[in-house]
Amino acid sequence: MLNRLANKWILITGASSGFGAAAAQAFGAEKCRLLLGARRVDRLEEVAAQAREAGAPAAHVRALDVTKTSSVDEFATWVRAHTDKIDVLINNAGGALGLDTVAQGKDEDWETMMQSNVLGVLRMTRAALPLMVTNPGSYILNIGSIAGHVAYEGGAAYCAAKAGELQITRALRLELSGTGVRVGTIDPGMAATEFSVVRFKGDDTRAKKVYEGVEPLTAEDIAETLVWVASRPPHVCIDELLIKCTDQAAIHKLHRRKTA
Ligand code: NDP
Ligand code: 8X3
Repeated sequence: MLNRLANKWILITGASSGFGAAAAQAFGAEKCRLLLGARRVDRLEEVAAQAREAGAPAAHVRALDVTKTSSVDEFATWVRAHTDKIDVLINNAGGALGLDTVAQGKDEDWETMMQSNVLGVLRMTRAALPLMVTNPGSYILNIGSIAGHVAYEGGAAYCAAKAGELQITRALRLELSGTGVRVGTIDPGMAATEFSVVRFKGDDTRAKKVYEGVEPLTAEDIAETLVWVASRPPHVCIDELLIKCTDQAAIHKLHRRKTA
């Protein structure tokens, strides 16, 4: 079968774990060249080595903190030293902090969520666009969430952040009309990654309870979806894709099996 992705340059933010790390493997297996960023460079090095083993002809890593404009701009300068074009930008870095009600919420958690999930997407996209608008058929893929569509208690700031990501995606799609640059959002429901451990600040027991008795999505499910979306021909743009595990009929309607 025709491999439309071979040798394409794929930039993934938040590639040190979860969806980003799995996407690096999946695009590597499609013979893509990878530019990987996150704050934990040791983890990125491991991901890059595995991606090369999977088939990536190149996998470069660099520290990236999407909450800081200087870090994003330095990252973009480093990208330009490797390539003058980006084929796929995956704005994946982000996550939730805490599950507090608004009454109990903490400024630092709210600010971090807005910085990474919202401003991080804006910053990284602004920095990458010069390498994309000259490359019709390139694709900006933002990782949103079911939380951007449906609110839940304790999720006010995270839901607001992902709703923000959805509207950024929609605005960009309009702004880039006519350039040939595609823009889309992949919005997963519950997926077993480090997401809940980060949300609950290292409390593994609480994190595990989120997935108790449920078969959640895996990072590989999302990576496979990203590869499928990115490999559509240039005239096809997957705009918005909501993807949930079968056990999650709705955000509050989870089918949980009894566990021993
Ligand atoms: P993980 O916690 O496993 O991965 C999050 C990734 O984001 C890590 O690589 C982390 O790297 C990176 N990251 C976080 N903050 C920053 C930052 N400031 N700068 C650069 N990188 C950063 O969780 P997921 O893989 O699940 O999360 C990926 C995305 O998917 C997030 O945007 C999340 O909101 C979203 N999502 C997750 C769902 C789930 O249920 N798992 C469902 C729907 C959406 P490092 O710490 O090394 O910087
Ligand atoms: C992560 C999924 O439902 O925990 O975005 O918000 S949820």
